[in-house]
Amino acid sequence: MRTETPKTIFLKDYKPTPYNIDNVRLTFRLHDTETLVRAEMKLKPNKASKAKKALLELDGEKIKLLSVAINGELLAPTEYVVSEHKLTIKTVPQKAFTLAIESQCDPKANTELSGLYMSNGVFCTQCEAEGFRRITYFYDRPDVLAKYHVRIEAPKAMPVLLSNGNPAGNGSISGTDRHFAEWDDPHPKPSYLFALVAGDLGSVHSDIITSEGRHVHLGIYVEKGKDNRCAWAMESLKASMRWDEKVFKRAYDLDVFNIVAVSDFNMGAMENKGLNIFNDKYILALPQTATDTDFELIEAIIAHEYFHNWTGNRITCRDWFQLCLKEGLTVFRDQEFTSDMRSRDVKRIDDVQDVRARQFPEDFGPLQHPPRPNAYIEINNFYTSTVYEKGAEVCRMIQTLIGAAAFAKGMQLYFKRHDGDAATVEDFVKCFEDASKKKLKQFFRWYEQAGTPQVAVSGKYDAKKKTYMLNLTQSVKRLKGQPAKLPLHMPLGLGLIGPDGRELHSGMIELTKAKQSFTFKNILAKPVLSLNRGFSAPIVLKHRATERDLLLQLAYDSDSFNRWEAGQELAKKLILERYHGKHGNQWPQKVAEFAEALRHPLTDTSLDEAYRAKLLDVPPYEELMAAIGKEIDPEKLYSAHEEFTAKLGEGLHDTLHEVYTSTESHAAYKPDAASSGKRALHYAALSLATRAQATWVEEALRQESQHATNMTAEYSALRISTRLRGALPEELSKRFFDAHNSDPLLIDKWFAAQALAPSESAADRVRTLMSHKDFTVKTPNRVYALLRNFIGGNFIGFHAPDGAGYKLAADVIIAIDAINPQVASRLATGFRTWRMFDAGNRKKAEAELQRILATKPLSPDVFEIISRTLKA
Ligand code: 0A1
Ligand code: ZN
Repeated sequence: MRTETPKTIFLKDYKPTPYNIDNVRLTFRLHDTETLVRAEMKLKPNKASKAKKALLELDGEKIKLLSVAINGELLAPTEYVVSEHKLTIKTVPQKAFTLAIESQCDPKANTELSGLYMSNGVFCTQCEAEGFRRITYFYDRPDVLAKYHVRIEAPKAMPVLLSNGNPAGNGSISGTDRHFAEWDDPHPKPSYLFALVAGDLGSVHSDIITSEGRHVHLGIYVEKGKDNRCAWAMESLKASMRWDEKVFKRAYDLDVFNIVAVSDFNMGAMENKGLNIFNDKYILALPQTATDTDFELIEAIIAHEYFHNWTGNRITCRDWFQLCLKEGLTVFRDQEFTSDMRSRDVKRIDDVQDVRARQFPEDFGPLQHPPRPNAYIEINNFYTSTVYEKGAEVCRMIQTLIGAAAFAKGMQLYFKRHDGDAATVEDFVKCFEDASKKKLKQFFRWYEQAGTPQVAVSGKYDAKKKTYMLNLTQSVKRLKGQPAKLPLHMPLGLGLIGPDGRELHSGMIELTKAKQSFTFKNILAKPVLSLNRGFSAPIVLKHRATERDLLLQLAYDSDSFNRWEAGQELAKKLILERYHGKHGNQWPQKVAEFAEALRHPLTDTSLDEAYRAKLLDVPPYEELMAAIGKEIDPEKLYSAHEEFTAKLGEGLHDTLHEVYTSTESHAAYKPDAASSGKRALHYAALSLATRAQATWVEEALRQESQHATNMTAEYSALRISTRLRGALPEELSKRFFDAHNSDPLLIDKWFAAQALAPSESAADRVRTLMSHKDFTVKTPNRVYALLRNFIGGNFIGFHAPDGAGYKLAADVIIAIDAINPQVASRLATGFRTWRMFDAGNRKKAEAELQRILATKPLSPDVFEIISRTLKA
């Protein structure tokens, strides 16, 4: 907790450690409140370090030091200093030596869920980024790679004892009711990848033989009684292993691969070597308990963690500034996996929607940072959408610029050159320069420069010369005090569409200058421009396309992304006209025309159903806010959005009913792309018809809820019903709770549905729900279900002009900060757009932000987020 202003760490200050730790033997005597840890380490002076006869300074936090010995000799207390965050040993041998440290920690009191903690009676660990220092004194940083041997001693009532690597023996401890297990990991790794689990867990097992002929035992461990919910996770794991062998030529490298699911976890999951630990919501799934979205997320997150085995574990990061080296690349890899397993077109739209909803607001506002930041206070605050998703977009742009073949070659070079290294982003990009012989110097700015580029577009057709000239101007908005931004190198997919819908030209251009023109010859008719196809660069296009042009694209664009995008652009235009009061009498007619234009693709059975469902998406608030920019009136924006959606639903009414009934299915539930796509369309139609208050929806929702045979149906009915007036929402909510109140993941869904139901008085409802007997601030999933959904997903509730949403958020952030700063800090990012609102809202938000900042003590996590949010 903060006693003074927290320290900032800078990339430019990177220095190797004066000593290396090559080998570690860890012994754990597990006890709820007093766990003993013995660490025996082999150290030697680090040749890469310039420091001579340096002190040995190890990280350590919230642990009690019991003893220190060098080469078997106990040190006297005068020979070392223990402070809140460090153990300093004044003199150590200047050649290889052993260091043995005994310490004690209290897993039961660990509410931050970092280090060794207990979740539902199970001992588990979370060491990324800096949790290992809460287990023992160590160089807790990613560039110190050691081989680990682990011995776990625990009561026999905890039969499952797991750690990284391969099993290396087990047995009883004579004369006690305790037993032990040993694990040996042959691959050197940084401390953040260490993991341990001990408990009484259920499990499922399987095997796989890798492409290199290794026989691997696969295990998934879950809370007892939940082992019947692991089949999908196991199937997804095997699919991931096969895919990585086929696409990236990467095979698994240990004899066992274990996954453990726990119910208390700050994030989604963690890629510890050979022992992935998951938030159980991303493992457990049965058709009756998990939605289609859950199934898809489970598949993707299992893949993501598994893919880290090469991108993150075998090749790790030199320091935490390089986080996007493993995260951006691994997200890119999991996106490719999902694209191959499901629909590539739909996955691209999903990913772009995610970038726009989460990354763009980060990049436009006070929490802006480049994918590779150059300073931080608390590294846990940098597991952001910029590092992950923009990091992945940057990898994708490299692939687009140098081509798929050179990209594949560059990846193989990266694996070959850097296996076993703690690498940098420079190392990574160099592999693609070498593989493609293309300079990526200017391109590298994407890693170092924050902000979303805007590209202004104008085009001119010369009917005589049959040429089309495209003029582009790129710029990045500067925040207060920032130096001028430099032009970026970006690939832009491009098409020119003729008036009859036929393609006159297609290809890719590379924009490198601040202002640049491109001329296309032999263009036989005045074209409609389709630019940034496939969202080839993560930018905002400023292009005044006419409604007619957008309608033509919606009907004919051969790029599925831009076809969908044209619909979104039109919808955005119409909502903004309404918001700005520029709609005039023609507005209902214009929405009706838009609905008419959607009717054709919506019923075109040659398009896949998941894609057709996407066409019904109404642009989210984040995008509308970005387009408005400042002085946003939340009530006006909310009603413009509502009115547009209702009108669109009215315009499409018959089609929605037809689509809804034609996508009904009585077949047994399957989670595959085609079946879930059909359900996506089914519920998208029902949802839009509900927004238009169609007469048939009430009965349809009741039937869906009463006769549901899967969670997708049940949860969709619950969520959609919150848009109706009358008694139905309450009826469905009660039915859902009564049916599922013994299942924590489904109680989360029940809280989420209420947190997301839009209303100006939603803050009151959420506050009342915080006193519900099933609400607890100790379980991150429960907090996220109720509060992150409210803050990030209930626009009018959170931004209610009376300030009740802001006050509730601040109260909760302050209360949770004392228990779990990472969770509090994640909630605090919800304020990042506060300056975009009108004076009334701004004043209320600022007062709450000041109140948080004045709280003592305050964690560095929340301090960093709130102080940055107030500053820019
Ligand atoms: N590396 C994990 C995410 C992760 C990060 C931090 C954590 O605790 C602070 C936990 C997990 C991933 O990318 O999946
Ligand atoms: Zn990751």
